Amino acid sequence: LKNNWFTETCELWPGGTFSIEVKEVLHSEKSEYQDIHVLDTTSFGKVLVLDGIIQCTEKDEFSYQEMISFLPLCCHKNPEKVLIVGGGDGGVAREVAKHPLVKQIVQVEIDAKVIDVSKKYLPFMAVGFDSPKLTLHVGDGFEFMKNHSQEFDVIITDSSDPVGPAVSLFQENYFALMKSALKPNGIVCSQAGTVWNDLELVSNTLQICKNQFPSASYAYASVPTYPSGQIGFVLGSLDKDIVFDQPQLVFTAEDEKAMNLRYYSSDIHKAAFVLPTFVKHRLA
Ligand code: AAT
Repeated sequence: LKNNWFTETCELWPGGTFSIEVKEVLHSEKSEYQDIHVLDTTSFGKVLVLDGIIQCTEKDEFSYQEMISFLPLCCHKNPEKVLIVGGGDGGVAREVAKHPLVKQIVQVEIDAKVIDVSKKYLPFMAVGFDSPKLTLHVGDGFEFMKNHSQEFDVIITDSSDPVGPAVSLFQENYFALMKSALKPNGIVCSQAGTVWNDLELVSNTLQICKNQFPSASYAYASVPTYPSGQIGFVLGSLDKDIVFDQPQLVFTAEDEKAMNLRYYSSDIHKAAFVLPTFVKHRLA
């Protein structure tokens, strides 16, 4: 923190970065897995920072949480049982619980301290933990996956970037484990970096997903407080005939309002898979 400005520097995005003006540092601790900070900021509300990397801000978290949840859920005909890996702030659980066909949510987050801190300072996201559909486990998503087979319709990996405890969640053996944890026609969706900073990572993660799943695709969303203002998702499906950009469940304007959707819509779903030319060529 320099003169009340927090700057997010990381080897993953060398040479340029984002800064945010801080009113107050609300919380600061070192957990078993990472440094945890909660900031109150002048323009982005409350902000969760792990190992110096912004995980979400009050102002724009809905974009990421809605997209990583509703893209895979709405690609699936009947997403009754959903697994969330990571997501310690509760925001993804909040979104998944809104889907009318979801009956059961299981979540595995590695760091109990992230959950505690979110409940205390970030109740607008941690409200997701109150869902009666949710069973929450504290543990490593990779290890958890080894002990589950043919159990889930959708697996959402809301993980931190591939430095620190989330490295294993970007590897091919993790995608193989997810594949065996899915029911027939199951779908996975993983946080997979940005096209501006990490096209190599996006390309590698998509390739890994393609190696394991008969169908795979990349979609992206605008999130101003993530590096380069954008973030993407790799989706994989066991259904070889899936058309990712055609939602199975289409929401009306009334549905969007009733579900308090602020970014995701059925039109945004279709548009999210339309990639800029340089990305389309790189991922071809
Ligand atoms: N909801 C948006 C914020 C995140 S949270 C990422 C979460 O993944 C963190 O709570 C972290 O503790 C958890 N995590 C990391 N590794 C593991 C693991 N191996 N098993 C289970 N949970 C894990 C994502 C922000 C993306 C940032 C983009 N720059």
